[in-house]
Amino acid sequence: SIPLPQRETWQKYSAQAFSSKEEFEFQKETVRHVETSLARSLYNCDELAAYAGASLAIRDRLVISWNKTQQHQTFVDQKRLYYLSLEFLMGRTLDNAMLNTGVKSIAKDGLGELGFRIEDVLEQEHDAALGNGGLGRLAACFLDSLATLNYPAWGYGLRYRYGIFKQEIVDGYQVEVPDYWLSFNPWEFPRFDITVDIMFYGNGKQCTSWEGGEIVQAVAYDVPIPGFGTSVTNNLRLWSSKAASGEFDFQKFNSGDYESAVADEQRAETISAVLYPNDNLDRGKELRLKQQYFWVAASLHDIVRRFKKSRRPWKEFSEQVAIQLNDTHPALAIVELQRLLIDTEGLEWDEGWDIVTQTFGYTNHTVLPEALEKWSVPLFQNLLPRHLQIIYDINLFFLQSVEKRFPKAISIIEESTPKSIRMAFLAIIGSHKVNGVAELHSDLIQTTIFKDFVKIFGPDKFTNVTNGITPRRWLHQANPRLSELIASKVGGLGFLKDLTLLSELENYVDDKDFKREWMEIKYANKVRLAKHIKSANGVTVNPSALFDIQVKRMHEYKRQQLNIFGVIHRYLTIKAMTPEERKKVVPRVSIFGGKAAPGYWMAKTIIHLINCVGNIVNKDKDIGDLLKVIFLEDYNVSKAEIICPASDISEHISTAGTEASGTSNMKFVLNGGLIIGTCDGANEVEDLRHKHFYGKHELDPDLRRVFDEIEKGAFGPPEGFSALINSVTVHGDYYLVSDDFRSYIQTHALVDEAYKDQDEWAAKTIMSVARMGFFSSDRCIQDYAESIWNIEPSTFEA
Ligand code: OX2
Repeated sequence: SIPLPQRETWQKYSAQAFSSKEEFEFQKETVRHVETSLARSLYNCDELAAYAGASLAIRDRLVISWNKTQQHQTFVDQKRLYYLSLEFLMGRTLDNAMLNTGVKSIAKDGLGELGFRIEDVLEQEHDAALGNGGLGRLAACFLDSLATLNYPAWGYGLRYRYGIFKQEIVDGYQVEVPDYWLSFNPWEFPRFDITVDIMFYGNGKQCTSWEGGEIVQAVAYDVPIPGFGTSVTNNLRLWSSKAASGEFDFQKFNSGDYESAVADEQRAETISAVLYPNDNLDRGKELRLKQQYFWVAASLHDIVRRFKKSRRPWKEFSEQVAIQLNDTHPALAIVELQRLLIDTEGLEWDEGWDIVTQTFGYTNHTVLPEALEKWSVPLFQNLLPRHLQIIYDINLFFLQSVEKRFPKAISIIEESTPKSIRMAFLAIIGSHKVNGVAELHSDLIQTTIFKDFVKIFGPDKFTNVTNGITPRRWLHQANPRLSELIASKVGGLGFLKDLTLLSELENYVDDKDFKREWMEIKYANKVRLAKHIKSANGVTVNPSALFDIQVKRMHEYKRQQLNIFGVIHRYLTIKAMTPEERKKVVPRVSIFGGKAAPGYWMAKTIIHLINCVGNIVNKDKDIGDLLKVIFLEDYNVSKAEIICPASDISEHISTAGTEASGTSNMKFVLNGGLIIGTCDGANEVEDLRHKHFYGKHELDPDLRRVFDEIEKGAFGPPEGFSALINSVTVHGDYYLVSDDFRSYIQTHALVDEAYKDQDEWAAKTIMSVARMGFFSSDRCIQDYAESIWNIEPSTFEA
């Protein structure tokens, strides 16, 4: 830091906290950045340069509050939350940054006068897509709420060079294209001075030591996270891997061994190179374990270093630090902290373990067996020998403490060949609280996969924190007109910070003018999506038709196949109608979107079927506007911001008991859409599967007709779809598509009927929005803060 005598000079020139919004010279700053930071001029400033200039202008303001927030938090030294997530699905930043700092209208007018439409400028930004789906987007919503509620909190993640792949549809098939998103990213700050050396492999045979491994360097990149209507700006720290400094390149270069010098460097950089594109699926790959340890070790080193600066005794660690594990991906943090405490800091095992268990909380996001992480013991032994010893000790002490009451079923080590480490069990044993993400899901984990642990630790260790979404991005930013209309009735924009104020809308369900405006806005949002569909798919859709949307990762358990089978049924039904009967049909646009994991063959088959059906239906003159089938390419956060405001209904039809929570359901309802959802009764599922197994299930005749059409080749060569049909008819219908088909069709018939009464429909959607208050991620974060983290809001003010 600057020596005391010079500080006065320094402070004289130090950037002031936010000049008021009105004084923000947006245009001057933008033009200055275009000319000096980008070395462009008014003769060659295109939309991308305007985006860059505007971003840098806004960023300057953000950075000042960010620095001050961090200085304040260091000075006050209150308890902080650290949110460890391998995924942060942030989407775009500029629009959000302008809204959160309250300068959007200044920027809009300013850009207009400079010759740009703000919408076109915002379109230039590449999504930060460091996540797969709901789990990663939840982490992003949490960061927004943590900052908005002034909580002192940091996110820790990996700075993937490639985010989730871009999806292209070629001849109806998904093709993956790498997502290199870092060519211009004004929102990250490399901290080349903040590095941590991370060790792998080596020798951990002697107890209490670990030596002689391979070292990779972690470099910090920081991203400012502004809160809405507050000057608190938190930090998201992402780690990037690089070859450890020094010796290697010189020695190898000097001896002429260029290739292996470069190979070492590349091996190191590979660790943070790419996000694993699997949603709800664990593949147990060594590189993934390397990513996990690399990120967890760097983050813990950072957290411990910050704690040690305060010179407090170790027993105060968990009074200063709360760490939340976003699923089991960071569960190694439990082992790493214990290792640091006993091997490096010299604490006794029990002393260390108390600190560890008081520090961590674990959130479970799934009960799907294929998603529960396990690591092969031999693989783990090789990569992290000392950590394996510690896991064995944790397990031993745990099993001893429960006195043989629960044999093998609760051991962290599964007696498979080879043996494997159950990360969820490690996470439970090493945390003081375990939570599920919705009421039903939390009950389910306590009565099924974790029931023995509830008996051992007692029910208080297990709790529910229902997921939520940030109304800033998912209403105010995505649907500004609806946000303004709501504001006009509920006393201003305050509802964006207290979503329960939406309940005031219940008073307007019979208000004619309000309803008209409400429906007009929905229509305008459908027009916007129709335009996108026209330009992306080349298909004209009628914005007055009922928009039926299912967008989410492609997965058999999410049952996009049930949806497309239903669409085919609808198509066949319309085809069989007389012209008179067709006049009564409610026109519909069935919209799908979502990525399939590159290795998930069945999910890719479903995408192909949807596109093939669209090809036939959309060209069929008999059908016209009565049915259109659209697959939207490359579903991501910025597309969701256009899609969610445009639904009449959206589909959330996973097999009962499989979807932990879902969060897009909340986005659709908050934007005035109704939803079709599975009535969750996880108990019946096993009975139904049993019936399939013993051939006691008869296929619904309408579903049979759908399969017959596919098998006749009505949508293209049928061989391509036989596995999909066989999964239902031959292989036991694990996802119960045939069981739910009838009631699914009936529900859609109810939807059609309901849609005919537009006045009633408007009332239903208004009532639904009015009751969405609970589903704000602010409520969710407050729950975590009070019941798990025990943290208080910061007192920082600019
Ligand atoms: C998802 C769950 O599938 C989804 O139901 C939930 O809403 C979301 O997490 C946020 O809690 N990977 N993704 C999820 O779980 C896992 C594992």
